[in-house]
Amino acid sequence: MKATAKANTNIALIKYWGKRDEKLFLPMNSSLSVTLDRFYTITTVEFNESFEKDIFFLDNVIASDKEVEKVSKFLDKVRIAAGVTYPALVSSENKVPTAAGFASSASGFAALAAAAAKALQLDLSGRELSVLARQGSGSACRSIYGGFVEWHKGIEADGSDSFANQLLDENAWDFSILSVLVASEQKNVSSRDGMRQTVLTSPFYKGWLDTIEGDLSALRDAIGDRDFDSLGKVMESNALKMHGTMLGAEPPILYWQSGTMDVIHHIQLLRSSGIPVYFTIDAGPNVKVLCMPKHEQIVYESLIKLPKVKKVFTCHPGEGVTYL
Ligand code: 2P0
Repeated sequence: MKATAKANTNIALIKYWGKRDEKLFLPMNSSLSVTLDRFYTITTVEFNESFEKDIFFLDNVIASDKEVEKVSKFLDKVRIAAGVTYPALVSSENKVPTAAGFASSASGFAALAAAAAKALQLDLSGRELSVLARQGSGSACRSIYGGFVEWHKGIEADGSDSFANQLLDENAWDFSILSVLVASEQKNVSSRDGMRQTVLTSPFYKGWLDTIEGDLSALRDAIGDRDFDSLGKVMESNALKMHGTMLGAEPPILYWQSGTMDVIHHIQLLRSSGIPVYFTIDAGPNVKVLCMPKHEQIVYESLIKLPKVKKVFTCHPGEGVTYL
């Protein structure tokens, strides 16, 4: 009863910000992302009734009690679905460096869900696997698939209709995603706490929810038409709106640093010089920049020269979960 799965991380173009159910990881709004090709987690799960308890190795080192508890809690869902109680040995190799400005929870829980379900021969559909991965970390449900992926928020209380599906595969439309690192320290408000604080206290949160369906529809059209400028405009405005909701929270949440503003201004400058290039920002100070592959080099070279930019990592759309 052993299986190994690999999952890539993803970047949201329409953001997930806020939960309607914290236990089941049910979002307040639907979201849309691109799975990336370069940063991933590979996880092996082995269930065995002779094991005494769950053991979790992260990059060949025994994980902390807190991390083991998170993994065990998640595996309990898989064990219940399979009708077994066997402990597991979990070994994860995480190739999503914090230093690259991406969170590893999406690839981490997508790989764990896939490997655990396969090890127990659950034979889940893509939709069922995404529902399972979602219960480890919301954004993980999108990493099940490659390319462009939409996570439908769903309306059921049990979360059975809150799942992701693929809109377009990773080979259908290539562009470049540059992760621009301006800070590598741990942020002081986790996204989990940040979203809770925003939902509970921000007067702008309702406005955020009111514009999501329009943004999703515009982005789906842009994807269907392979219209990069329309995609960029919706993506950028959606990210700025998300940060706007946080600024209205009590106490306010401001993830940006001065380097964040420098990159934003630089992107605006590049755009005014005729290069189609757009940005998005997650719950942190680093900036993700999208451009067409033919402009990748010039955009990279100009960003890396900015004094507050520490590193720039370039990715492209990537595949969904695979089994090794
Ligand atoms: C996203 N983020 O759509 C948004 C945009 C951050 C900003 O998903 O609490 O690690 O585990 O469900 O998925 C980060 O939050 O949060 C996130 P949990 P998750 O990518």
